[in-house]
This record gives sequence, structure tokens and C-alpha cells, in this order.
Amino acid sequence: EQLMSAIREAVWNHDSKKVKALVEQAVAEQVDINTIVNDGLVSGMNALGAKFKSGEVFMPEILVSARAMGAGMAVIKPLLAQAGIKEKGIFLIGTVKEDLHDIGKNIVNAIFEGSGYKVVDLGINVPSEKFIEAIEEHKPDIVGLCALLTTTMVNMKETTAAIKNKFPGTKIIVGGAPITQNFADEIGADAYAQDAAVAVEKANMLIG
Ligand code: B1M
Repeated sequence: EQLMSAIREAVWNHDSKKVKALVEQAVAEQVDINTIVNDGLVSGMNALGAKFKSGEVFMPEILVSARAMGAGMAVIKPLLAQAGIKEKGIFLIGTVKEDLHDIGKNIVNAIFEGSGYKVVDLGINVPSEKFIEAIEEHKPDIVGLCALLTTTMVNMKETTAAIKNKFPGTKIIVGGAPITQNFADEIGADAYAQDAAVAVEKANMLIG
């Protein structure tokens, strides 16, 4: 637990080298990989996300801490493959049409990867047709839609409808600052997640 709190602290201090070294140490001490990801890296990032929302920390700190978390994830990723940990499923994600925000999406991605999902990232400004093509190609277990603008929420609605129309069984999770559970219900998404950790929990439930 002491080591996990050191990892969280190193993420807050955006000290990539220290995060990497501490994660390597935890791996050497045979700490469970899920513990390292969830109690160390993700929990560090989530705490910072909460502080960002309350105005205690600012954007540049989020960015550098996300990079520090990435340095830790880079140690973990090859181990997941080596350990032959069965892939939980394929998670296909993108920021909807006309929306260029991707910082939150990238955090969501890192956390899905760390939790054993294969992530297919379509990037930003993704039109419905591109989601449809990618679903055909990758056959994801879960599709994630991200929107940060009140003006692009309507595109999230349109994309959800297009996907459900073409592939009715597709499980869709939506998220991003302006999104709410009410909105998710209204547009027929399967789940809403307010942060990356909750998104993984809901994905696990949807495929479980
Ligand atoms: Co923009 N922007 N921005 N911006 N930007 C906001 C969103 C805004 C609230 C700022 C403001 O006015 N106060 C505002 C939206 C207002 C509104 O719609 N009501 C806004 C605006 C207006 C704009 C422009 C229109 C500005 C302009 O040009 N006039 C423009 C639009 C561009 C476009 O998209 N077409 C624009 C541009 C930009 C930048 C390019 C400068 C930059 C984006 C850089 C990038 O992403 N690469 C940017 C940024 C950085 C922001 C703020 C400051 C921060 C967003 C962010 O990254 N948050 C934002 C203000 C704010 O939020 N305080 C703002 C950190 C991130 C970790 O949180 O993305 O919420 P978030 O992700 C969280 C959760 O939401 C959740 O998990 C994440 C981790 O916990 N989550 C999911 C996210 N996606 C999920 C998906 C899931 C599940 C959970 O499942 C699939």
C-alpha cells in the first residue's frame, strides 16, 4: 500500500521517471498488476481529475500527469501480453463529429488498456459512418463515444442512433464533461460514465 501511495504521489508530481521506477519495483515485488493499475496509476489520475474539476489544479498539470501515468502503463502493457492474460474484449472509441477534444478520451483509453481490453482508437472528429465502418471491421464488444461540447452532444445522439440502427446489439458507453445519465438514457446509450474508472466498471458489467 505504501508503494501504491508513492505511485499516486509520483503521478500527481508528474514525475515520469519516478512513476516508471516505482511501477518496475512493484512488478519486481510481484504486486498484482491490477492493483498497480487501479490503486496506483488510475487512482492517482482520478484524484487529480477531481481537483481539476474543483479548480485546484490546471490543465498543464493534467497533461503532464497523464504522461507520467502513461510511463507507468508502458511498463505494464507488455506484461499483460506476456502473462497471457486473456483479453477482456475489444473497446472501440472515438470523439464524435466536430469535436476535437481528446485528453479525457486518451485517459479512458489508457485505463481500458491497463484493465486488459484491446483498444481501437478512432481519434477525434469521427463521423457516424466511420464508427459504422470500424465496427464492421473490428467487431468491438463495447463502443465508447466521447463529447466535450454541448454543441456536439447532438452528434453523439445521431451516432448512437446510427450504430443501434445498423448493429442493434452493440453496447455503447458515453462520456465527457457535458454528458449526464439523463442524456445517455434519452439517446439510448447503454451506459454513462463520469470518469475513466467508472467507464471500465460499466464495460465489465455490460460484457459480463
Ligand atoms: Co475546449 N471547451 N474548446 N478546448 N476545453 C471546454 C470543453 C469548455 C467547457 C471550456 C469553457 O468554455 N469553459 C467549452 C465547452 C462549452 C460548452 O460546450 N458548453 C470549450 C469550448 C467552447 C471550446 C472551443 C469551441 C473554443 C473555441 O474555439 N472557441 C473549441 C472547440 C474545438 C472543437 O472541439 N471543435 C475548444 C478547443 C479546445 C482546445 C483544442 C484548445 C483544447 C483541447 C485539446 C485536446 O483535447 N487535445 C480544449 C480544452 C483543453 C478544454 C478544457 C479546458 C479541458 C477539457 C479536458 O481535457 N479536460 C475544457 C474546460 C474544462 O473542462 N474545464 C474545454 C480534462 C479531461 C481529463 O476531462 O475530458 O472531462 P474530460 O474527461 C474525463 C471525463 O469527462 C470522462 O473521463 C475523463 C477522465 O476522468 N470521460 C469519459 C471523457 N470521455 C469519456 C468517455 C467515456 C467515459 C468517460 O466513455 C466512452
